[in-house]
Amino acid sequence: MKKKKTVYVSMIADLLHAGHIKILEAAFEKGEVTVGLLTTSAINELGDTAYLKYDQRKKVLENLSFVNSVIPQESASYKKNLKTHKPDFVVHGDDWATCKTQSKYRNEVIEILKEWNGELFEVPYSSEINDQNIKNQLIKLGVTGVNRLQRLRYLIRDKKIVRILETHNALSALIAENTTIEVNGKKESFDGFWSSSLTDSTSKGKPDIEAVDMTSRINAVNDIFEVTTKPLIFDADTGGKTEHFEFTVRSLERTGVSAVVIEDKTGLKKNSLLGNEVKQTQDTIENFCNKIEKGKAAQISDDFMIIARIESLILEAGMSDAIKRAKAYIAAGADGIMIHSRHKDPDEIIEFMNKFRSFDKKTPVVVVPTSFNAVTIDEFIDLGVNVVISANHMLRAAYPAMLKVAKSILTHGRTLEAEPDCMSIKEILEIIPGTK
Ligand code: SPV
Ligand code: MG
Repeated sequence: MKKKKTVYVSMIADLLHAGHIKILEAAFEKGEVTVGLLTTSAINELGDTAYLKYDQRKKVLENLSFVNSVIPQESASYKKNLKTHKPDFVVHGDDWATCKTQSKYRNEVIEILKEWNGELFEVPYSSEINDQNIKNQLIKLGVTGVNRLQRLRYLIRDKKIVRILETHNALSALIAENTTIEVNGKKESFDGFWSSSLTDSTSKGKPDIEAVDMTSRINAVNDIFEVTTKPLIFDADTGGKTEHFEFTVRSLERTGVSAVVIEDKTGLKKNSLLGNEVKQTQDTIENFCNKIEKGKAAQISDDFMIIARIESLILEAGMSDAIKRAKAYIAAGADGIMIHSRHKDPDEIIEFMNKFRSFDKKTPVVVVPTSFNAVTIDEFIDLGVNVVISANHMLRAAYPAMLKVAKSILTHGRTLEAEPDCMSIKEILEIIPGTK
C-alpha cells in the first residue's frame, strides 16, 4: 500500500473559527495531519497571547476529525519540528506572505522544505473570518468581571514582562486598550491599566493625599471597564485603616480589578516622588503585615492579587530595610512586591532586584519607572522584573496640550489658530464606536 503523505500545520488555535477548519480540511485532503501547536512562549515570541492554555487548545484540536496528531511547536520558527518530522507538505493561509511578523517564518519554511522536496501549500485567506475579527467581537461583547480579574495572573505567568499604562478615564483607557504598533516585526501593545492615585486625584483637581474617596475611585474604574477588556491594577495608596482595607479588597474584587497595590506608609501620605521633601511616615513591618494578612483573608477568589509596595528607598530607610520588608510582606501573604525609587539613576532598583532575585525567583516584582525612565523594557526583563507601569503619562501628555489650546484661544480671540492642535470633529465622532 502506498504510504500516506504527511502534512504539517502550525497553529495557535486559541479562538477556533471557520478559517482554521478550512485550513485543516485542505491539509487533511493532502494526507495525515500533524498540528504543531504553538506553546505559550512561542506565542509570546510573536508578541501575542492566548486566551486558552496549551492543554485546552490541544484538547480541542485532538478532537477534530481533520487532525491526526498534535505536537508542541516550542518556538515561532518551524525549523525544529520540520527537521524532525520532514513532512511532505506544510499548509498555511496565504495571508502570511504579506504579514510583517510572519513572512520571515514563511521564507524559512520554504528553504527548509527544499531539503527533502517538501511543498508549501497555501490556502486562500478568508477576510471575513480571522482571529482579529473574533477578538474585536469579544471586545464588543465585553468580558465578565471574573475573566478580566484572572487575566493579570495569566499574563504574569505567560509573558516575559507585563506592560501597564496609566488611565484616568475611559478615553485614555481606550488608548491603552487599542494602541498596537509593530517593532521589528513584533506586535507591541499594553497589557492593562493602572488606576493611579496621582492622576485620579489630579484629574479631580485634588492633591495626591488619599482625598478622593474610594467610591469615586471605583466609579472611575467602572467607567473604564464599560468600554474595555484588559485587566487593571489599582493604586490604593496606604490601603487606609486595616478594617477599611478589607472592604476595599471586596469592592475591587467584585468590580473585576485584578490587583491592588498598597504602600507601607501611614498617616497623611503624600506622593512618593516627593520623598523626604515632605513629612511622610513608613508603617511598621508588623502593622503592614497585619494589613496584608487581613486583606488576603477578605478576598473571595484565589486570583485577586495584593501587591505590597515598599517605600524604604523613597524614604531613605536603606536597602537592607527594603529587603527585610520584602521578605516579611511575602511571608504575610503578599502576591507581589512593588519596589519604588525616585532616583533618576536606576542603581538602587538594580541592586534591589539582584538581591531580591538571589533568594526569591518567583514572586512577581512591579516597578514604576517615572524617575529611572532610561531603563528599557528589555533591561527590566533581564533584571527579573515582571510588571512595568507607566504611571502618569497619559494625564501629563493631555494637560500641556489642553493648556496650549486654551492660551491660543485667549491670544487670538478665536479658535482658528488652535485647530491644528486639535483632533477634527469628524475624527472625534469616529473614535468612539457607536457614535453614528
Ligand atoms: C501613582 O501613580 O499614584 C503612584 C506612583 O502611586 S507614584 O506617583 O510614583 O508614587
Ligand atoms: Mg499613588
